Amino acid sequence: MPDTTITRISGRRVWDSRGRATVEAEIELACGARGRAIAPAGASRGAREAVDLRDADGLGVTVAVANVNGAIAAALAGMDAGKQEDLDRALIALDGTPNKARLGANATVAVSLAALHAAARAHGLPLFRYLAQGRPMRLPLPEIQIFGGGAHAGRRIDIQDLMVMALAAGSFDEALEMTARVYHAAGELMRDAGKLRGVADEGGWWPEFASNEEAIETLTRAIERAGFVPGDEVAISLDIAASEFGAGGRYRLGLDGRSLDSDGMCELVLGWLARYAIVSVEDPLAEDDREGMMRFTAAAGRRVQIVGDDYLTTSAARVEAAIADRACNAVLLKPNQCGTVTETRAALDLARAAGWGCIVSARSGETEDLSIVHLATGWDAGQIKVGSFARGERMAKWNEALRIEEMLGRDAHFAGRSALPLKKS
Ligand code: 2PG
Ligand code: MG
Repeated sequence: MPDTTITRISGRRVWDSRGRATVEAEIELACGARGRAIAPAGASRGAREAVDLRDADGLGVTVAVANVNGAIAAALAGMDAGKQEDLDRALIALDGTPNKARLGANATVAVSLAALHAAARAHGLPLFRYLAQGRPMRLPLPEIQIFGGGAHAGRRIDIQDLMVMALAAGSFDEALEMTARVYHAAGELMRDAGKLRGVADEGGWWPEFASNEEAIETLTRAIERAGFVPGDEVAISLDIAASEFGAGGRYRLGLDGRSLDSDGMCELVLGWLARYAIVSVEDPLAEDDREGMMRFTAAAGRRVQIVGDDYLTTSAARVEAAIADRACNAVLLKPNQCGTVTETRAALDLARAAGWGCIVSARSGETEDLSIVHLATGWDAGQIKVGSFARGERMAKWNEALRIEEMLGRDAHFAGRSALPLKKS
């Protein structure tokens, strides 16, 4: 057995895909193995997420990096990187707050993931294999953004992510090929309409639309133009990110010039579900609208995946409450929303036991870090969300999944549409 005792932990400032500072952690073990990970950063953040610790200027990460080099390094040195739960428990105890406000979730998540990478390296395994521990795993069904929106596109439209899921794909490789066709068809539609304005934060086409519904309608046409049957072959997935424009039971859709109450917002999204080939909807109501989420799930939860992102913030406690409430039927898992690998895994375990969909997700501010691809595959989560089909920080992750699929060879099973928590009709 390799000696996986932690001998050195260091942090440094690096930069993300929006040119903003973020935290990288590096860990070295007694056996000589090293691991490295970088914290991502969200733009549309849930109010109850763990704290992304910033300096007094609101941007810098000097304090978060100092926490890695100081308090965290001192507390974790000598611990065993092979015991992830113990390490994460030590981070939680050292922080001592309910939301990583002291150390910063950007510091803790980088360290937690770096330790995981180092331990896998020590065992000579790619991270996904180390995580699977011999259990069967599937390549995740990807949801891939075609148009950006919301906080990722200067609020040009209200809906944040207009994505596709290649349901007819037989492999991850094929899912990407199908998505590439839709992505380029969408770009051609925008070009032909004289509306091509580049891309939004995650690489999706800039949403130059007159209404939110026009965006969904254009996505449907892009699927058709690429030669696919909407729904059967390539389906639509939306992240409404309603907390960005709704609170206290009021929803203000800037582009449509409408102000709706919770019922009205439910009806609006249910209308879209009736008219378009949508199989998944994330945060259709705001994070403070528990009744709205429950009503929406009662109305649509049998035929559509309903994902809690801001609503659940990768919290096992909130997943548990939402299972009891029937307020969603899927969880978005973002390690930096809770701040450790172990807490992310706890949220996944509860959701999976309830028969929910599980989607491991990137953030809008990303880097070359590939951890989430390994978590999604090694944990057999079933689904992954990375952003669009452009920009290096997104493509690096899609391409890593292709390498994993190749490494698995004959054992490479693709989760496909079975990853959706839908009742068979
Ligand atoms: C989301 C993510 C990714 P952000 O809302 O699901 O699209 O956005 O990282 O800005 O929270
Ligand atoms: Mg979201």
